[in-house]
Amino acid sequence: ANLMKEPPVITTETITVGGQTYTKDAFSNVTPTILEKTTRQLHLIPTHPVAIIKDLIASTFPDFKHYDTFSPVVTTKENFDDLCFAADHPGRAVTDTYYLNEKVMLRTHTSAHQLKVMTESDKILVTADVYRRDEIDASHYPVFHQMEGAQLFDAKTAVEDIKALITRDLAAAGAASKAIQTTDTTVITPENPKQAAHDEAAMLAVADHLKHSLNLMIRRLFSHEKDLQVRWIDATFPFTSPSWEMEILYQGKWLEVLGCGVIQQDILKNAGKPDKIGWAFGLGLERLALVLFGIPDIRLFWSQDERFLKQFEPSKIQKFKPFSKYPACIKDISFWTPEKFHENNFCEIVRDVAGDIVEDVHLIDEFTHPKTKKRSVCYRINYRSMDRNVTNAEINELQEKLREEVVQRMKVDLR
Ligand code: FA5
Ligand code: MG
Repeated sequence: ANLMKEPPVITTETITVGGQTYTKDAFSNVTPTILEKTTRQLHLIPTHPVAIIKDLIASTFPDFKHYDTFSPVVTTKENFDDLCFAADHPGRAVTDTYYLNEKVMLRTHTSAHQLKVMTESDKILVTADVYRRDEIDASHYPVFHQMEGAQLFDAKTAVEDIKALITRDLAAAGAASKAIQTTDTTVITPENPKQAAHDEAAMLAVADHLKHSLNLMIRRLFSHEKDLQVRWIDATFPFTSPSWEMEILYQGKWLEVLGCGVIQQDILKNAGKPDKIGWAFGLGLERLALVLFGIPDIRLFWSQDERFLKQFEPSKIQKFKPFSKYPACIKDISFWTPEKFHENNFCEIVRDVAGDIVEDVHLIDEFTHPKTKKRSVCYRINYRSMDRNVTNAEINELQEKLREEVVQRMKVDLR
């Protein structure tokens, strides 16, 4: 039985999700709208673009063990501590993460399962839904899907082993190995350093194999696109060093599609594999699907509209045929911010009140009063439904509700 299919229940004292009940405390900030998403499991619906991408990518890592049914409820130890996050890392904040209580949360990334699966295998993939309190726009959504990949090598023979693997791959890939240009101008520096525990040649070989594997994956996935532009940039993660991100030029902007790096040796020690060295990556499945299927807005993945769902077939890439865009309705809201104002808290309230009818939220104006030093902000909310016309009366009602909730929940003064 798939326990994630059970409807979640929130009472004043407890939260029940996936057949388990958790006691609430001062950290609890998951909302019913978010918890409902845990039942959707888009990556397990074979005709859904998220699952199609998942299968296509997995097929480029054929002998990797693939886990895709882990519960989204994890401990803070799994999501943060095991991955070397500092005690005061901003990702732990209640403004960024959905907590069931102080110790239990919705995973913010598939890396939460790294340690566990690396004890079981040297070549792993993990696909799952992940949850973040984030901004709202066409490429950000509070629930999305990631695929984690990791490969471990014997530290002593990594250099020769990897050389043989890359030679074999390039021969097998043939023309696919050259179709798309990938630009990499990154260099190892003290800002993005080699770990003290690592032999330099072994680390460089692992880094080479990592980028080679991901470049090849992208070339296979986009084999039909000649003009795709891909680049590597430096990045920072607590659980890898050195670290990088891959970006794809999409609609004139660089879109970040994945983060990766050489795994912190302490994690391999904790996984009982101190003599290995390895790489890991985490990629956003919706981000790749936006580019691959030409899906214009990340909210569409959650659409229950047949005009969306009926367009796709398992293991097939086909361009999304947009159905007519319904008109937008724009509303502004201005208020004096309280001392501890955080934009994500505001976005959360917007989402709670309006759900998927909100397309984006932008700060359009702010100023600080010269005498009182109070800060005033003005947010513009773009309301638009994916599958129907919204009426002005309906949006006015939502906006009124939003104004009330903002006052009540953030204790702000509206202007
Ligand atoms: C991570 O989550 C790391 N765990 C990735 C990683 C794994 C690094 C293993 C090193 C080793 P990041 O927060 O950058 O990194 O997210 C990874 C990807 O998820 C992004 O590149 C992007 O493609 C996608 N993503 C991030 N936030 C959102 C969002 N709000 N909506 C949709 N996709 C998102
Ligand atoms: Mg990132």
